[in-house]
Amino acid sequence: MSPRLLLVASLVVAAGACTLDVPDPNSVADPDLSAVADAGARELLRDRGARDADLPSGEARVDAGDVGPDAPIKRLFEDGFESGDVSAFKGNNVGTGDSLSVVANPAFAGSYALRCSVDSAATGQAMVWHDLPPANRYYLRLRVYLDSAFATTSRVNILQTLYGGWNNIIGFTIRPDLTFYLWNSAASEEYNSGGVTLKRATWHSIEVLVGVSSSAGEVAVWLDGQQIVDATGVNTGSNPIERFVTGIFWLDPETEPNTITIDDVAVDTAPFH
Ligand SMILES: [Ca+2]
Repeated sequence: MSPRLLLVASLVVAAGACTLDVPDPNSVADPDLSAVADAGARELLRDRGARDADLPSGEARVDAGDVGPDAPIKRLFEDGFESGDVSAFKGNNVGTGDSLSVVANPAFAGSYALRCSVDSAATGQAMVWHDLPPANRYYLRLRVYLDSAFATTSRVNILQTLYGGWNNIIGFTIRPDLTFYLWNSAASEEYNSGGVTLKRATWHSIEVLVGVSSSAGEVAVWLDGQQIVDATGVNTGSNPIERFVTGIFWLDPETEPNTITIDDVAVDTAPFH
């Protein structure tokens, strides 16, 4: 986006006449831009939401290089830890003796990924989190690498969507046999991988769709591009998705040492697969 167009977008928002309606191909509640603290996220929403026809005559909404079939897709949020830190996220939580560290090996893409390790002390967690424009439907994607020694006797959470701070909506949980399930907190039910397992010492792509509705909720998972979970018409509550967490957290028991590495974390209103 050119500096001139940034100015136009800023003036529209400042005037309170929010005509920057985010297009919503999936009937998602439009995000409230005023609630988006991150300036970069606001800009991406404006990029996606405004149409050339909405702008004054002679104004182009995007630079010429940003349009056309070969243009790169701008995601609402994405980070591959190439900054060498976790500054792209709003926050992180690390338990005593646990750690988050940006590492070169393994990395799914680029030079770095985020290693999340928990030790045998209680309160095990090593995770990053970020706030999203409140919306009823998001796709979340991450690359995950379970260490060769990864093991649990009960469960390990690696992804969660939340509202109102730390209230769960849908989370991704790994079982001892490396099958996995999505836990729906509103309905207290799971949607599992049906015997499909993750593999240790292998990069996986995990994409999760969460659609919030008390009667037409959706929960889907694509593992390495193949759809594994497809739940529709379920009750996922009525609270929009406002935050997500990824890493290792909410373990049971909290005293099992484990390490995973994550990379290419992304969230969008459009699918990745
Ligand atoms: Ca990376």
